[in-house]
Amino acid sequence: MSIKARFKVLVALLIIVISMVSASMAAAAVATYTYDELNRLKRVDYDDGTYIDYTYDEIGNRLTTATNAQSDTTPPMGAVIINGGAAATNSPAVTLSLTCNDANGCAQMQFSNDNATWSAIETYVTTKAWTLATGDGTTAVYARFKDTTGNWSTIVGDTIVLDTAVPTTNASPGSGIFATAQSVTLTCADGTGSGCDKVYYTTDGTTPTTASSVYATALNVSATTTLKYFATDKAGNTGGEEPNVHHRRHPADRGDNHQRRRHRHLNRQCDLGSLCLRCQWCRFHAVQQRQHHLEQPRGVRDEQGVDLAQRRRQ
Ligand SMILES: [Ca+2]
Ligand SMILES: [Ca+2]
Repeated sequence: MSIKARFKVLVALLIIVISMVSASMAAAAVATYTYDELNRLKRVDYDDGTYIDYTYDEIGNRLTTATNAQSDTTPPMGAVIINGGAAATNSPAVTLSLTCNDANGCAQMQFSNDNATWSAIETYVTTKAWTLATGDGTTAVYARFKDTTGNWSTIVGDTIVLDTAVPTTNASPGSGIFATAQSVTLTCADGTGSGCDKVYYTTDGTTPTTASSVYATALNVSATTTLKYFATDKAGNTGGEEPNVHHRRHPADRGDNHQRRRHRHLNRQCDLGSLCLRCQWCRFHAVQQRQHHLEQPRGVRDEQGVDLAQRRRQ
């Protein structure tokens, strides 16, 4: 083939190439075309920073077409989420969920608890174990990502409440002895922590668990009751590992040592002729005593010669 014929073929090829490139870029944004001294397409620059280089041999045949992304100036878009977006945690050991998007791919990432001191640059992955800064309260984690051409993303972050303090629970009225039924309320407090979640309780003396009844409204305590309870906060802390106890004792409960002592005291008062009207038990006892007096008149002695009425008083 003569040189002239080869030149015609080359021109035809160039026209085809230029047409194809033009067609492919018709729907794209701005592109800049560069030609060599032989008016051959040498390079196409796109507005996203990428470009295509074309090379030819000594007779005009195109040898290579290479897309070069080195001019990518667009940073990646990244995000970090702590513990799947949970509002609070009771442990500084957390899991970070990471996303990064870039036309040329994401390559590396870096983290910080204070947006000042950064961890070592590492290969980009989608999850990472991380340790929060010490101290309860709202705490942040910052992250940034680098694409394959070296562009760093803007710094992104997420926050979570670190709460390692257990909540406290209170019963009102507290443990005590009551003559009437009581309406007992259970209240939970978590200070500046994550906030109370639930209060669990039992009324049968068993140790409450998270499978026990959940407190909702005031409890009516009308008999001797052992009330045990504890609370959880929104960070998962369990308050009062030693369950609190709330007793309600009825005065007629003969199993209560305190009441027995009180009745004995009132009984002595009855013997002295006072306070008997305040105590049905005492009045009953006083009636018994009077009946005994009638049944055991003074002067009647037992086989040992002891006055029966005197022996009863001993
Ligand atoms: Ca990029
Ligand atoms: Ca707490």
